Amino acid sequence: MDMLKQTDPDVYRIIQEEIKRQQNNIELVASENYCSKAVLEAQGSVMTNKYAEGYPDKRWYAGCGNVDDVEKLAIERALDIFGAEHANVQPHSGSSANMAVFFAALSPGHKILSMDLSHGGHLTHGFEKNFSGQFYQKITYGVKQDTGRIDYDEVRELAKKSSPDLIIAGASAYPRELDFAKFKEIADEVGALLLADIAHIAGLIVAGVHPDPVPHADFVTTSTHKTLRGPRAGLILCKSKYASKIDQLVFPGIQGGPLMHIIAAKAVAFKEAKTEDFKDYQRQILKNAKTLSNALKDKGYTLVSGGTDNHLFLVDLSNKNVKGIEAQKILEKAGISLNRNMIPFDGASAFNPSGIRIGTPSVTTRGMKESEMIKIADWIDLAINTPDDQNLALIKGRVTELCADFPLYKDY
Ligand code: DSN
Repeated sequence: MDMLKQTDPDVYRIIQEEIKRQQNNIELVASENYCSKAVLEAQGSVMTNKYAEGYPDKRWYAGCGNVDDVEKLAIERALDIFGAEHANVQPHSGSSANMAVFFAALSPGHKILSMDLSHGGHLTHGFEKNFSGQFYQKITYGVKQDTGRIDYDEVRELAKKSSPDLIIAGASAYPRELDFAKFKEIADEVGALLLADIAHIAGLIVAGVHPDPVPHADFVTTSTHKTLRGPRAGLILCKSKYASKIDQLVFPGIQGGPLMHIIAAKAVAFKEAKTEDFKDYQRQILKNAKTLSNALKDKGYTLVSGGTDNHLFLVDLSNKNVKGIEAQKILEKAGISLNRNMIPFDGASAFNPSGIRIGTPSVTTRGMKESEMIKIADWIDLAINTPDDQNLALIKGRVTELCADFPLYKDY
């Protein structure tokens, strides 16, 4: 970054600080990850300079031969790793991907049946302040209070009662497997379309360690930077019969020129996702999530649904005399980043909920394994039980030492 250092020392300094933060902190935000240097290089490439409205071989501007090649590669690789019939690699984000699907599948006023936000759903699945809640009627399903798991009988009942046009199977804070085949069965029974939003679990699905929605769902959307470990962006997969509708809705429907540097980086990430290393990585994410969650459980922490099948889990702090936001702040001081989170049937507000969400994709990318998870559980517990500055500084020191053994982006 020599040029940046010379031209804009302010931005250079802030980026250096962020590299340090990422290096010296334990990252447990479940939706974050560290992409490879190859992905970073593609993102930072001259592909950013090119306007390419349209699709490969059907662009509006001249000079699109190279960007055509890279977009074709990204599509080909996306189809290969997911086994899908059609892929659109242009969505700028998971939200844009969902917007394109809604606009392709629904008309304003149509009904969506999706997971309640406070039970683990997502803003773009019908939250009233999001476009999805303003254009469409939302009916929500949740988890059962005693099991913390989705009750598919309840989903079926709600679907029969409300006749939704679209059912969404997907979550951002659900620690258990999603039964996409069951969702499809219910959608078929009531004549609804099925969207699987796999933003959190896309990497697990590619590696075959989570049930696959692609054979079942009409549409599959995902962001590409979570367990999939690519650039910050989105992706849509769908059955061929929806291909041209989806493509038209992405461009010119909701987006203009595609981000060709990001599409190049998606192509790189999809190639990485094809490797055996990537599969091992996803398996280790699960082992780490199990080890960390069990270690906290052994220390008296309450886990929503009692544990996890995937890359994340939710801790209900109600019995620990601390709320989510306070726990988040305490742990940040100790060098551990995660986010406050509502837990199902939370009596507290979304701003200061009763829980925290913990995920293992980032620490697993660094190479941390079960023994490190045990240490992290000890430090979380120590920090929450004794949150004075001296203790938090002591933990932060240990965190920094551990992180030094798992370096990130060495040459930066
Ligand atoms: N912000 C993401 C998450 O943390 O789950 C969802 O979009």
